[in-house]
Amino acid sequence: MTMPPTCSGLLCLSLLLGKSLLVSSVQVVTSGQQNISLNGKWTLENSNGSLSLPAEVPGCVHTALLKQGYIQDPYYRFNDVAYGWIALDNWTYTTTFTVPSDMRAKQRVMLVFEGIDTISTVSLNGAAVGRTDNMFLQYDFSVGALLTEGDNVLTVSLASPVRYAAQRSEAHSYRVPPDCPPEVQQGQCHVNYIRKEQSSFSWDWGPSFPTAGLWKGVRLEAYDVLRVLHLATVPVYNQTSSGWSLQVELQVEVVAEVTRGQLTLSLPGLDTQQTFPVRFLPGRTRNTYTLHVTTSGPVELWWPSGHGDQSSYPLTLQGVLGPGLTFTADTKVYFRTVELVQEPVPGSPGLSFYFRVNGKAVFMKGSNWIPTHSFQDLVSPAGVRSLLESAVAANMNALRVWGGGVYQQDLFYSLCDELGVMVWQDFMFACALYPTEEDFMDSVREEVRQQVRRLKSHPSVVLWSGNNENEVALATNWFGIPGPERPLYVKDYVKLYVDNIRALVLEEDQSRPFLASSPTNGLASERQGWVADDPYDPRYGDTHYYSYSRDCWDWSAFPRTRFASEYGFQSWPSFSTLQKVSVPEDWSWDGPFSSHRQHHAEGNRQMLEQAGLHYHLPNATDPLRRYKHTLYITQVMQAQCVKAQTEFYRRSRSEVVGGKGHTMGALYWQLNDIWQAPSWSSIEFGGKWKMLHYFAQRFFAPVLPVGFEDGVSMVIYAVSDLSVDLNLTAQVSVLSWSRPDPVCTLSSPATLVRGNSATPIFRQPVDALLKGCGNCTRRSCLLAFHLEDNHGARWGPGNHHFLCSPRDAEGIEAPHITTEVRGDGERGYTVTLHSTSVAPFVWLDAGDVPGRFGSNGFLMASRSQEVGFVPWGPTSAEELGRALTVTSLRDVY
Ligand code: BMA
Repeated sequence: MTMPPTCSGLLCLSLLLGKSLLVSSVQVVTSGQQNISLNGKWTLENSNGSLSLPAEVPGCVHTALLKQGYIQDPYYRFNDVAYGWIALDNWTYTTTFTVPSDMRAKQRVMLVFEGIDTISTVSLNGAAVGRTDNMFLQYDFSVGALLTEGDNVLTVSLASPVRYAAQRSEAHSYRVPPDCPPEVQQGQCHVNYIRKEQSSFSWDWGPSFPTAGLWKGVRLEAYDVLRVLHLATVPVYNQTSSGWSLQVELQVEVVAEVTRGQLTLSLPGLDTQQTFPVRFLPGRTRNTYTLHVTTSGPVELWWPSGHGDQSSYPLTLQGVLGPGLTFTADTKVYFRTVELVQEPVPGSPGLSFYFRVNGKAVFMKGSNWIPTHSFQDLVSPAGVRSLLESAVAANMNALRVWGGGVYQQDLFYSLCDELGVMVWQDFMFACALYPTEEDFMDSVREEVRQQVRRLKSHPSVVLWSGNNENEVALATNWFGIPGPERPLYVKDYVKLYVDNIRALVLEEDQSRPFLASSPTNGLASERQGWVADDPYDPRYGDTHYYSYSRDCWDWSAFPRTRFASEYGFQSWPSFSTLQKVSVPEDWSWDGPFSSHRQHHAEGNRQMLEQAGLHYHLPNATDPLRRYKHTLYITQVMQAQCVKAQTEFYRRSRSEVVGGKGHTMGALYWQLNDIWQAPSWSSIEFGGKWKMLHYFAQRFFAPVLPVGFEDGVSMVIYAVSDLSVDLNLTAQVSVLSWSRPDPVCTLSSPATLVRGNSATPIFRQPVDALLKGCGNCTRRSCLLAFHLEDNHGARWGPGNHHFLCSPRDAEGIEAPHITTEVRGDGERGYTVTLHSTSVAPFVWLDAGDVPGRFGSNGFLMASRSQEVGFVPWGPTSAEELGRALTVTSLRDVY
């Protein structure tokens, strides 16, 4: 059976032309090269042949079984456990194809797998071609000699990843912990022995779906002389000459003898062009050319979102080699510098930890990115775009691609380039110790080389980081390693992350910083042999901080860190999201479904305990109403907790208190979800924003008033990420819970708020403030405030401060809130809310209508308010109106 090549979009065009290829998101055309896509329908069989089915490539066994109706939605109810057998079996993918004779006649025919998940043996026409053991690698096999005139049969036999990991662990001469995930995760063991998405064996926010498959494209590439493997461009700024140059790196594979010719690089937008003589040696070589930018005009730079544009320049590359062989490539080049600054901080022991982009200190605002689906072949470009746009819409300028997932697809980084999102890129090692035997290390080394080469042209990538939490796992002995054995594990740690990963990164890319771990003390960890006594030390490096039982409103509990790269609280997703994978009997807080989806031990209890510190817990007699209200209250708790913590970090950027401070980053845990379950995310699986994401839009605003109590005083800071200085006053209104108009208002004197600073702008004893304002008490009133310049123009969003827990507030009436929807799809919709009384945490839910509100989870202190709704798909005012539900805090008790 001959399968027609299938393809899509840009790639499709190039493959059908037979000579052009996307090489790490760069379009490369090489004359005389012919390519055939082997994507499309293959067949798939399990080990005893009882299952045989068509399977799409790229794809995986689970999605093939799903598409052919052998299994239901794996995310439905308890199916993750029910389908555990899939990962215990071995599976074979087979395809049959023909190759035209002119293609077979080429000097070399390469079989290219962009990604195999994970342990496999590849055979062509019955002959072994090679083995694979790392899902993060591209594999190329030379197969010319094996191709026949007629049908060619290609098989990829995949071993069970779970059994493989167990065998590797068994064969290892000493234990490399953790053996298994906590029971509550219902996951598989020994994932650290296999170079595959670490969270695919389960995580504290995700199911266990140890996938197997051909998760990326497969093709044949045939050529006579040369094939381009890789093209990277890295801009370099020369301080002395104040000029830019571009390092252009071309990796080629040459079959013939030494090949000579010339290469022309041009940056037309910068009046720069240069021709280089080239001489390629046989085999695989890396060739670097330095293009000096010669423009007399300015070079427009790439800036993180909120700090400037994301300017780029087209670069063309034209190679001519001997008679008739040419290759061309077109790409985009961005210019920026990045440094990780670790230097003494006046008045504070320790070292700073912040990113300087184009010479400017930038406060990193954002979150952590986890895999967006258990089945990578189901990750859609639209879904990735929607998440990244949602991040930027919430005023984020950075995301950390966390080390327990996958290196993201090219599109992710190209979008981050375009959107101005800085990427903290972990290598894929998380929450574990790792083996370091030779074959494992060889595979890791190749992984590092390939990934760094693939990603280093992206200005968005601002940091390489060795692993997630493995330094701290050793330092604080997560796995109970007996003292005498510790040196062995420290030696393995240094071997993997320092002697190998770091050394390779330095060899491949010195244009951005490298950290061995997160959290880490950075340079101070280095001085302690790469494993610090306390990697959580707030005076050095970055920190991760979680505390679920402490009152999250008490800012004094948070570490005054240099950089908060993880912190967060769980919440449940919305009812409409859960409904898709559950049935009515699942809709109770205490039922088996709720505990099944909760992979963090005691998570459900912790959420309600934290919520109970400040809010009444839902007590409706109708069970469904109570369930929905419980989902809501977890989101209120999460949003308010992460707000409190983030605002603390943002206001700590300019000061040192008790020797600590100068916080320059706040990346909460976590942006997105992998399935419909409780987690730390601010965006649900499917893209719907939780209350936290609406809060993030405000607490990450470029200019923000932050209010808090310091001893007896109410204090307001003006936080600004702008470059300009502003003259601002804080306008404070004292509101009563029981009536919509302010009881009284007051304003601070005008204060100079420097660009990129947090400046105290208002301070008054709470008692005095209340005394001067009618009959206000802590329980009957709250504060609302915003920033204004001397022309009365508002800067940044408004904010508020509760003087008691809403649970203890006096006078919150049960509001009657009605909604009215107007508008057409073109310009979005307007929802007008009318309320009979003051309402906190007003939550609009559009059910299954995809889109987002302009604002949500807000305090409604006036009788009416307008909120926009941006639909993400076709809908109508009527449909939105029908779907819309409103909840506010008083509704839940
Ligand atoms: C940190 C992360 C993840 C985890 C999260 C929540 O440890 O690095 O491993 O999901 O906390 O527990």
